[in-house]
Amino acid sequence: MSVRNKLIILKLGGSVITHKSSGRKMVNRKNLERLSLELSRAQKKEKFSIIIIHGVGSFGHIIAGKFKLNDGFKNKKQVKVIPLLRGDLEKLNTKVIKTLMENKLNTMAVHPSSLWTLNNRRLKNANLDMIKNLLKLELTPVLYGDILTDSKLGFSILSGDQIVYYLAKKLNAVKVIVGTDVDGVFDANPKINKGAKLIKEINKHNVKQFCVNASTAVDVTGGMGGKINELLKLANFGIESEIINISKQGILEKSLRGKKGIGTLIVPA
Ligand code: IP8
Repeated sequence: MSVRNKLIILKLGGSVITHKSSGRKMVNRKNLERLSLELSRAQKKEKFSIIIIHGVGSFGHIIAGKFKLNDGFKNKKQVKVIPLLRGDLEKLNTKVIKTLMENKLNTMAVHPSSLWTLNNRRLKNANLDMIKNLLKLELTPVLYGDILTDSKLGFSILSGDQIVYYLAKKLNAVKVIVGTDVDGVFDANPKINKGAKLIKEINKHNVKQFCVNASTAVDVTGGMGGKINELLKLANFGIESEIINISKQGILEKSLRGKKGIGTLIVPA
């Protein structure tokens, strides 16, 4: 099986799979179980290979924000915190994998910090052999936003959104789905502004007119704005993506089964 055939890249947002805004390191079990079920149902009906990347929500953003871990090395206190943060991220990833496996999805954890390094916050020439091999074996790789060593900054944060961009581009994905807890991108923050309107399609020309930072919880990797940046870069390579609301029942399954226009499409200009 070629990995270029029907490869879907899926991001499960940290605000959906954890109780991100509570500030506590708690998995949103109900959402995770429902999403695993939707994934497994879609996979039974459609033939596709998939790479899952999950956000880290309250398991990562709070500590990363408090110690300014995305700014790179500033002091030794930060370095002491890194293994603690890593432990929390692995705990979350193990819980995600366990729930997916309980729903008969054959998955395998891929820990970005054990595999790759960054250069000034970006992945470059990252080795993808392991991921390609897993796909050939029909095992679903499950990655997550992580803290990596950085040749320029000492260390920095690799967001799940950058992983989405990198893998989709290098492996030529046919579909990119970014699951969040809002219906897509709005012209104002929908969590505080009732009149906010959903934008159906974004490209590099119309993006400037929108206010895109809808995250109300601590987010060190840029929230909705960060996502759109990565997805617009992907659109430059001709790869379309869609931001959808996976906190609503059935939306992920519909999207995996080919339905488009249920959120905000990020399209080539
Ligand atoms: O939740 C962030 O990944 P994201 C990773 O995908 C850390 O933005 C460690 C904060």
